Amino acid sequence: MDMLYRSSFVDFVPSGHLVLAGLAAFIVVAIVLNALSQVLFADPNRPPVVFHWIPVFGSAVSYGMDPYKFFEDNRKKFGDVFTFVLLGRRMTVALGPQGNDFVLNAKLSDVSAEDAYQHLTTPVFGNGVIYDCPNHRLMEQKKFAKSALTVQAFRTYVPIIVGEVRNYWLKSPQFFGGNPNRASANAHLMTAMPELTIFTASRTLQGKDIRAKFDESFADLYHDLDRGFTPLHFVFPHIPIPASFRRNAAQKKVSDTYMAVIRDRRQRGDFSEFDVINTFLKEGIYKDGVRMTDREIANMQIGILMGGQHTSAATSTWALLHLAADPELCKALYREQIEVCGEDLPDLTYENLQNMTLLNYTIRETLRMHPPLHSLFRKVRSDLAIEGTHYVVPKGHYVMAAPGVPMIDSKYFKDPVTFRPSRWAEAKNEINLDDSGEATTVSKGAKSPYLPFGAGRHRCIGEQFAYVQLGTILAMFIREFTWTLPDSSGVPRPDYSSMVTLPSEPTNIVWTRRKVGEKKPVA
Ligand code: X2N
Ligand code: HEM
Repeated sequence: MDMLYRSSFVDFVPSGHLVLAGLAAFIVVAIVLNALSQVLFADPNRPPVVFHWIPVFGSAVSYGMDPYKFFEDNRKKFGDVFTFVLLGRRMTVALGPQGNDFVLNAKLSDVSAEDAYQHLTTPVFGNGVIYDCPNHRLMEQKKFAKSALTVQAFRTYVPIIVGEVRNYWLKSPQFFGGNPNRASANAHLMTAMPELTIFTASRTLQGKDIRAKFDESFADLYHDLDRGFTPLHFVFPHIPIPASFRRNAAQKKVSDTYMAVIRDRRQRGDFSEFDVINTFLKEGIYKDGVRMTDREIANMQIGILMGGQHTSAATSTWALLHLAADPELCKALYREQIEVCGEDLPDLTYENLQNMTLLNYTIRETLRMHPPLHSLFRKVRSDLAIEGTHYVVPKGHYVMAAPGVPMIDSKYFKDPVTFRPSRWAEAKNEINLDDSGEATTVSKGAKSPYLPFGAGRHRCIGEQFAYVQLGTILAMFIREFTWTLPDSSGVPRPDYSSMVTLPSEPTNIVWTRRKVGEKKPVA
């Protein structure tokens, strides 16, 4: 007895640490049971589960470090459909065009985007909109927003963006820093492009009055919102850290500011600008007669600006980095500017942009290699059978699409890791865009290998605006500068640790003005 007792596990631990020892034993048992259950009790009616040692935590590290490697490794083991554990959630990935279709075109009664995103987005955007309302409300909110984003509006946006870019170059220390004769400098893109994006987006989508606030306190408040819009907050929405408290305070202040602007416009009876706020004020009445409140219109503005901000800033940064590594492409883009606009390069128009085929291919190619959103989620509402398999994804699990996977698959894109915008000019049979074979950026079917803007009922409404904004900004850079990567470093690797796929640091370029002195004054 004595011997047996002495040799027991507990006896090796100093007496005060029994609780810790108990905990350690519990964790060891949990790990062992978790591992055994995965190996021994694989349910044939469930998709295969990616093996993980730590219960709950699951595959967070390998997914979070490099989701594309994670998808590829597991696709080799399991095929297009498998489940992994991500910090307590069970995620079933469905890869390939079929998988995109399965997730993005799933029935509303089967899956829900709001159940997947709400806990992340609602504290940032506020109540009553986007994922904090029933899906039929979101559908109408998107329709209201979309009705602002017309060709007529875009015609007014292009010169506004041109003006904002010039003004930004002149003032920003990344560019002329107040000295319009500066000929060359090193610019940090992950500083400059988010700034340029928020100034141009707020000015066009939300009007002069909102834009003016970004020269003051608004930028800091949006910064606080950004720091509450992270994968950490996706996993732990209310994690009690300063970033969460600041996010909550900023949401209220930003929302109140939009409400004040709305009241002011009403008082002045001034709805003249083609912006999204005015469209909501004019059209924000749901089919059932319910009118959107000022608070909801305000919160909608936060959602739209936040969404457009991260995606677009990441895309322009990636595009400029790829251009820095490809002087031949830059030359061709400069020639295109002259061909489309004329030798003296008058200010850009929306019509000009539509004729810049290579520029638009460059954006399309950037989004192929660097779609900002690598994972799209839905929560399963009722048991979901996966066609062509015996798998059922049960209610409470998540399904996940990774539209970026086919975009870098050699099955669909020849030499997929090479940045080559001209590929888009080539035969359609090489790039199977969608079921109809349409070579359009607006592909409706989800069975397409190219879906940077998603598909189905949750598809992006911002695509055309993004092309106008990105096209104008990139064309301005091409006209004004040539640029390279510093020290002939390569294009940076992706960093997957924030909400959108960003380039890892350094994200600098060294720019040189074209024909210094011959240019018209920038201001
Ligand atoms: C701890 C690495 O980093 O091991 F914004 F009006 C506004 C998209 C939600 C993506 C969530 C998880 C990453 C864990 C890494 C609007 C324009 C939208 C559309 C694990 C160790 C919002 C969450 C990203 C999980 C990746 C999409 C956006 N157009 N914007 N371990 O929402 O559209 C909007 C729509 C989401 C995610 C993740 C980890 C309308 C680690 C290390 C660490 N993800 N992520 N938008 N991970 N690690 C948007 C739809 C909606
Ligand atoms: C939805 C990508 C810019 C507003 C989406 C989705 C994707 C996407 C993949 C689908 C999300 C899902 O299915 O879960 C992009 C990319 C952009 C971009 C790559 C830029 C390069 C914008 C801009 C706006 C915007 C500029 C606003 C003007 C929205 C909205 C939705 C959406 C409102 C609908 C969300 C839903 O219905 O659930 N976007 N987006 N996006 N995006 Fe974008």
